[in-house]
Amino acid sequence: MPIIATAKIWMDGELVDWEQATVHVLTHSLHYGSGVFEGIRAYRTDQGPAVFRLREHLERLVRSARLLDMKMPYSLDELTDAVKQTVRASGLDACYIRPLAYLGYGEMGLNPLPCETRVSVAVWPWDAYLGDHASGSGIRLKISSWARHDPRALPTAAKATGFYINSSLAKVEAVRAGYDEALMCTTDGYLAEGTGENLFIVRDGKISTPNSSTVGALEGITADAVARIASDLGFEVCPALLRRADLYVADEAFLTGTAAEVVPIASVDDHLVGTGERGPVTKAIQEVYLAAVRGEQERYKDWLDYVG
Ligand code: PPE
Repeated sequence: MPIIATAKIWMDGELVDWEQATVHVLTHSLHYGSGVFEGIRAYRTDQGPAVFRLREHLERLVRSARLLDMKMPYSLDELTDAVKQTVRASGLDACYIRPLAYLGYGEMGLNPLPCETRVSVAVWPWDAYLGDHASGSGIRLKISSWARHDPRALPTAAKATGFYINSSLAKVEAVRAGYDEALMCTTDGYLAEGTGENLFIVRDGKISTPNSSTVGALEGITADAVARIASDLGFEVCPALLRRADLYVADEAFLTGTAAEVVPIASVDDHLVGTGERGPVTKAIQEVYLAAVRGEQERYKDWLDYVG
């Protein structure tokens, strides 16, 4: 997906022109993957652009930094303001928002402690993450031969730049083999997550999802919203240890993520999931989610932060 440039990027306290938002080649995080980031969406609403669960995303950014022992030079309020300023400056009604905290130029070597943290916020328009038809027809998923990185090797609750090599390897393998997305399992073979999404399975009207901290998956903010929506719709949602075969015999399955939103899984390793079409539970949850993010659901209004 090519990036479409917007007017300004927020860098270390000020809005700079898109072309000026550059770093030195000896930037620490470029060498060691020592950055943390967020992916957030702002949606078009009747009252202008609204950011979905902005506070939770920025709290996770701060938590990710803590897990990597990075100093965060801005408060949550300052980060909130930075995001809103950048969205406003873009003039866009809806966009993807990418805050990034990274270790800058000045020190090299694996000890990050002497490094200064730099922070940026960029926004750009980003449409359907898994293809135009994904939300209706569903995606073809492949179980990756790459295991998900282990929580004993990395603090997997952090959304850290370097960790995404694991996701990229899995994505390349899946795309080269003709699939839309990959799902990674733990080294013990339990289903963990997609390269940029959490997983849900529906069977006999019950919804289950891998327990993030056990399997080393990201604690998804979309997954949290979906669990709340599902329970408000009367479904039971349980964290579970799931195996590959649980996907093969599921009635329905779907992925959730900020970029992907709620996407049905049509097949896994060429086995159809259920009928291979978007199932009724997935559809019901997807409809409420897509209405909630646009401010069309009174009960979830708290999830939106209007840019003004
Ligand atoms: N797991 C992973 C590995 C992940 O990267 C994401 C978000 C999720 C789960 C879902 O988390 P949440 O967005 O809080 O519901 N992936 C982001 C990055 C996408 C990218 O390609 O970059 C996203 O969706 O913004």
